[in-house]
Amino acid sequence: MTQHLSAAHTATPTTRPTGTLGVAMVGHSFMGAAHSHAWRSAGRFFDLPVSPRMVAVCGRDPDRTAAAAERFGWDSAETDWRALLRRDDVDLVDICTPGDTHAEIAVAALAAGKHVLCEKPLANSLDEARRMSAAADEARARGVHAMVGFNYRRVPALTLARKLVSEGRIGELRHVRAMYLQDWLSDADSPMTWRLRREQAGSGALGDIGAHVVDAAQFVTGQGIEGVSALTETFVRQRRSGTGGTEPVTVDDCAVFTARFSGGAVGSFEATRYALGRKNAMRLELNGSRGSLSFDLESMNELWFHDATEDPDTAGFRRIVVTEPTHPYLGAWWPPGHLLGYEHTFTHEVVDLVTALATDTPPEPGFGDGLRVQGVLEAVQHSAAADSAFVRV
Ligand code: SOE
Repeated sequence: MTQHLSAAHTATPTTRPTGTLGVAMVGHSFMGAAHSHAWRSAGRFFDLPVSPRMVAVCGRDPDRTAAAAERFGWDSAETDWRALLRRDDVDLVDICTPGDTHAEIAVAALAAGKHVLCEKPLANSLDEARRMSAAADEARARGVHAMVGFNYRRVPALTLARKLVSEGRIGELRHVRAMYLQDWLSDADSPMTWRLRREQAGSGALGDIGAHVVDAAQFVTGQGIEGVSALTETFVRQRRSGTGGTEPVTVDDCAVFTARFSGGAVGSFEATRYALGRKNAMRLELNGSRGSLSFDLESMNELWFHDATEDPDTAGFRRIVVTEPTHPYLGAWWPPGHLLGYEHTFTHEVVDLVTALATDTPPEPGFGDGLRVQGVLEAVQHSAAADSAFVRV
């Protein structure tokens, strides 16, 4: 079988990198592994204007951080993130730590003239997000830029959905139905984790996975969320701690909220880690006046599109396998139909970041986008705390 490889696999690189970008990463757990893969692979599959160099990884434990440097391909290991800011070979700090350290590291890095990539959610509070966004605005004038890691913006099926909405293919948007369903905490015997402590995580499912659907919904629709009405719940209030005792869970286990969008659409949102059987189901369905779109991260290469203007005899949701080289990013990977995975979204994020930095262009999503998401998270928490819209039957 003749495989029609994309141009990226046949032609020599059209542009050679001019110079390097020294990258240092803080944190080396799950997100650290995903970001390391992205920094390692970006220049091997995409023609980048500058070549990322993985100069240092930083973590608290010297032995584990040295092992992470070896395993993930970083040139050196540090145990104090402040040391990264003093290094001339570091141009960008990639923050892959729990949310309670995002603000301190990002603000200091920007002040030191280092670009920043910060994992989501931007911060643990609206105040922190405001400080980070202000620091990014000030740094931009010095040619120093910041991006927040809403990686699902780089799923080709979601960039196609955004394109179809912007072209009016589903008409006037009426419904946004967004949910992020996981089940890894549904077992009450699962031990305590930093994600369940407010002082470290800021919130629970709301900030961790709810942030993703808030950003994705705003990104795909091109509309902002103007107001919400919310419920949150913590199903398991005590969990086993490492010391043999138990510890209180101080964040939400789930958040459910309705929303109004700036263009008049109404939305329903859900974020939970108790949807038994759902492993990583970030789902988005849009209903407009001319059609609908539907996406599920567990089938991330597919977008379902219903064009209501078609002949009713044959109209219906059709499955688009979004792997053609005409879509963003795909020309650099495999022939059509050979599918992308979760890790590719981080590589796309790094490619867009490096490309933006090379032309002194503010990367997207910036800290201002992160701040807007944080505003929605804060409103959800206020609404849930007030029980304002909850009318007893
Ligand atoms: C939570 O389980 C989590 O790891 C999030 O923190 C990530 O942002 C998401 O991409 C996958 O799920």
